[in-house]
Formats: sequence, structure tokens, C-alpha cells
Amino acid sequence: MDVVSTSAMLSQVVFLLHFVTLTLGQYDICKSLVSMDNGQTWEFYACQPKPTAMKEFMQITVDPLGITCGNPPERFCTLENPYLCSDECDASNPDLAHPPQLMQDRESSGLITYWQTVTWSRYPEPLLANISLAWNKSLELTDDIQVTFEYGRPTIMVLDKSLDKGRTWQPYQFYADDCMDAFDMPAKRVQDLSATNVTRVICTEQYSRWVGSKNEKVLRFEVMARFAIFAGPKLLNMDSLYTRMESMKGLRDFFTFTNLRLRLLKPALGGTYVQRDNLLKYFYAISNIDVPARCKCNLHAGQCTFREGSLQCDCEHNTTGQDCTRCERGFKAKSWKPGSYLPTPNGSPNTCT
Ligand SMILES: *[C@@H]1O[C@H](CO)[C@@H](O)[C@H](O)[C@H]1NC(C)=O
Ligand SMILES: *[C@@H]1O[C@H](CO)[C@@H](O)[C@H](O)[C@H]1NC(C)=O
Ligand SMILES: *[C@@H]1O[C@H](CO)[C@@H](O)[C@H](O)[C@H]1NC(C)=O
Ligand SMILES: *[C@@H]1O[C@H](CO)[C@@H](O)[C@H](O)[C@H]1NC(C)=O
Ligand SMILES: [Ca+2]
Repeated sequence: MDVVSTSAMLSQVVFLLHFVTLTLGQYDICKSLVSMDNGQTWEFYACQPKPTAMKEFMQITVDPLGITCGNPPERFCTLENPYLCSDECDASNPDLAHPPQLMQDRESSGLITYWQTVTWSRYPEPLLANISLAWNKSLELTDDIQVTFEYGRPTIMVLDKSLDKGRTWQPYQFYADDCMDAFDMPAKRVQDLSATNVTRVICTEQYSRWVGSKNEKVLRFEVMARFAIFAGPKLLNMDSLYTRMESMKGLRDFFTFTNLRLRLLKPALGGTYVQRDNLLKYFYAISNIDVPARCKCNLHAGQCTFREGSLQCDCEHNTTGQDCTRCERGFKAKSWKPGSYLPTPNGSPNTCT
């Protein structure tokens, strides 16, 4: 290679990398064809699938049996006007039914649709409900989880996660109007966290205080605010986040899950006390659960597709498996490594050999 063509080649590579990072975003492609003096050759990069609205792929289960309203048909009231009890839930009437799948529908007609539970008619026995969300695939959160409650957010709730398809669970975040009283934990906000304790499981009072059911419907698990601890308030320094993802033990796992579970422990009260003479205004209703995430492919896939009933990584770099955790046949099993975000901006593919 003479000097002129070497620099031509280099500038082409530089152009290409520039193009890759600016136009497609970081780690979006696994390989590209690069022109050399003696023809073209592949270059390989660390890559990961794009963030996706994972609510489209989640399997929802609610517990216990009979928690969904409408069987038998039931009347319910609203917290704002407890003497207005003209609404009815009837599982046998499609217009009045509130089944679990209404937590993940697209509401393309513009109409808000929601899952709703039975009312708290058995007070003082607690009104408990679990919502389990399964994907049968390792995913990594890319933005806040948002749960929309239509008749007030719960007074007490726990968000759990599983990393092993539901075999074991761990708390992810606690929510209560009084964290000390409910969980014997001090109330914290994500804003109280720093780089050293960002993976701490906290109890927050931010989403449980009564503010009127119309004003604030959304309960969050804050992902962006945690990313911002490393990447800055506008997430302009993503390299810093990706560098920490490599160096800080447990940081990537903190955002990883295969299942989520909402344990609803006490409904919205619309005030401090439970009014025993009007229990038909206490229940849970959820219209939407957003889970923005990407498939975890160990930086070996730029795509993830729904096949045979599950999401699967389209593995590159001569890796295979649902999460690209093995070398393909014919390659040394021992040579498997996850790809690396480092060095930024294109990372290392750590291809099987
Ligand atoms: C919710 O799940 C937890 C953990 O498995 C379990 O202990 C609890 O009994 C469940 N609650 C309901 C209402 O099914
Ligand atoms: C979960 O995914 C694995 C790996 O793709 C697959 O073998 C299994 O059948 C799936 N299980 C269910 C319940 O979909
Ligand atoms: C996290 O660390 C910061 C200081 O680094 C401290 O002020 C804060 O209280 C800690 N948060 C928790 C939840 O422990
Ligand atoms: C994977 O192996 C094939 C040969 O089977 C080779 O042509 C290809 O370049 C390899 N891919 C990577 C990313 O190393
Ligand atoms: Ca809905």
C-alpha cells in the first residue's frame, strides 16, 4: 500500500465511523463493508438492538383468581364523587368489561381502556393484586417504566423483577405514601442517588400521595434520571454511561430483567381514611404499562425478532443462542465473550474464533 492510498483508506474509515455514530446512533450496526486497496473487507463493531415498546410482547397474568371485576357484575363509584355510583363492570358485556389485556392495547380509537379490579368490599381484609409481566427474554431498560392508573395511584405498591424468567424475584422499587410506615424504609428520590449508590433499591413517596386521580395518573420507575447521573441531565455524554456500564459491577444487571411484577398492596384512598360506608370507590384500574427496553444480546446483535413465540437476538460475530451467549458450531466455545462498549465510540465485537 502506498502512502496516498493508505490515507485515502483511512479517511474512508473515518468517514464511515463518523457516519455510523452520527446518523445511526451508537452501537446500531454490527459490521460494515470497508473499501481497501485490494478490494473490500468487513469491519465488525459492538452492536445492540434499538429500543422497542416492549408492551407489545409482554404476557400479562393477574392474581389472585377473581380479582378482575365483572364476574359477577359490580357497581363502582369514583373517589372524586363517591355518591356517583352509576358505573358498572360486567365481564360478560364487551362494553363494560375490563380484562387485563386493556393494559397493553394501543387505544387507537382514542378511547382510554383499562383493566379494573373488584372493589374493596371485603375491607378490612387487604385488597391485594399481583400483575406479572413476562417476556421469556432478557431485556435492558432504555427509558422509564410508566404505569397509568385511571382512578388514583395505589397508596402502597412494590415493583419486583426477575432475571431468570420468574424462578427468583427481587424488589426493584417500593412505593408508598409513607415509606417508614409501610416498609420501614426512609423515603428517597432518585435525585438523592449518586454514582456510588445508583443501584440501590429505594422506597419513594413521589407517586403515592393523593393529588386527585385526574391530576397525576402515572407511576414511574425512573431510568432516565439514573442514566443522567453518568451521562448528564440531557444525556449528552452517553460515552460516560457506556464506560460505567463496563466498569461498574452490577450496573448493567440493574437495568436487566426477564419479568416484572407489580404487587398492589393498598388502593388509592382519596384522602387519609377508608370510608367504611362507601367501599365501592376503592379498587385498582390500570390503562397502560409502558416498558421501553431493548433485547439483551451481549452486544452481538443489532436486531431482535419475534420468532416461535419469543423475542430472539439475530446474533452476529459467530455467536448464537437467544441472547447470543454461545459461539456458533465450529468456533471455540471458550472464545465466547460479550462484546464491549469500549473503546468508545464503536466498542469491541469480541468475535468468536
Ligand atoms: C403476589 O406474589 C407474591 C410473591 O410471589 C405472593 O407472596 C403473594 O401471595 C401474591 N399475592 C397475590 C394476591 O396473589
Ligand atoms: C422461551 O424461550 C426459549 C428460548 O427461545 C424457548 O425455548 C422456550 O420455548 C420459550 N418458552 C416459552 C414459554 O415461550
Ligand atoms: C447515595 O450517596 C449519596 C452521597 O454519595 C448520599 O447523599 C445519599 O444519601 C445516598 N443515597 C442512598 C439512598 O443511600
Ligand atoms: C464468522 O465465520 C465465518 C466463517 O464461517 C466468516 O466468514 C465470518 O467472517 C465470521 N464472522 C465474524 C464476525 O468473524
Ligand atoms: Ca389501555
